[in-house]
Amino acid sequence: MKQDGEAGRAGSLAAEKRCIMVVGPSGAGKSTLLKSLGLMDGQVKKTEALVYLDRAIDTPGEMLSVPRYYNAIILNSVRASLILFVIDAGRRTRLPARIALALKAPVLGVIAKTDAASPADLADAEAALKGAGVEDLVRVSAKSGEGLEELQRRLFSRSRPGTARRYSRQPRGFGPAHNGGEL
Ligand SMILES: Nc1nc2c(ncn2[C@@H]2O[C@H](COP(=O)(O)OP(=O)(O)OP(=O)(O)O)[C@@H](O)[C@H]2O)c(=O)[nH]1
Ligand SMILES: [Mg+2]
Repeated sequence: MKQDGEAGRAGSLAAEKRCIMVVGPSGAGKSTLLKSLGLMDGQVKKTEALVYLDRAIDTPGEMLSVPRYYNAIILNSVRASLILFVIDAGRRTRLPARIALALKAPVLGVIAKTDAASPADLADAEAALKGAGVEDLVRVSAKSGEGLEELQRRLFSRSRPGTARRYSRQPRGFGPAHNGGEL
């Protein structure tokens, strides 16, 4: 499959180092996405601190809302081969301007929860990510499964067979969560 631009390059890097870092506001769906991609096990709970997984780094959304934590995000981004910058399509999001440009790995924007978003929401989410300096975007829903196959392909298409677990066709990663958890 042809892979274009920065995220295409990122895909092959991810295949080599297989370390994907998720960044984004609290409740955006970062941990759920990692679980849907087969990168995290167990029940999704609010992420309270940086979590180092075998092939991923999960971050708490608060790190993006408190400027003194920006450095921690930037420093940890060195360990990643690809950063997924995740925002909730259904929620108005303000992001620090051009913050993605400070990160030390290629960034792919993920507009999450598309199952709960209108076309206007999607346009707002796209504008928010672009303002944060994220150019390459994908739309996904961990609930309906929309976009997950495409994302999986972009992340792992050059990995050796079997190195990345396939995401389940049954949406997973749901359950009681910090915000009530009902989908
Ligand atoms: N409708 C819908 N809800 C989702 C989707 N993905 C996640 N959620 C819900 O969104 C809530 C927050 O998800 P998390 O994965 O914990 O969000 P997070 O970005 O990791 O949040 P922090 O750990 O606080 O930074 C949970 O209740 C999830 O079930 C989705 O694709 N669609
Ligand atoms: Mg989380």
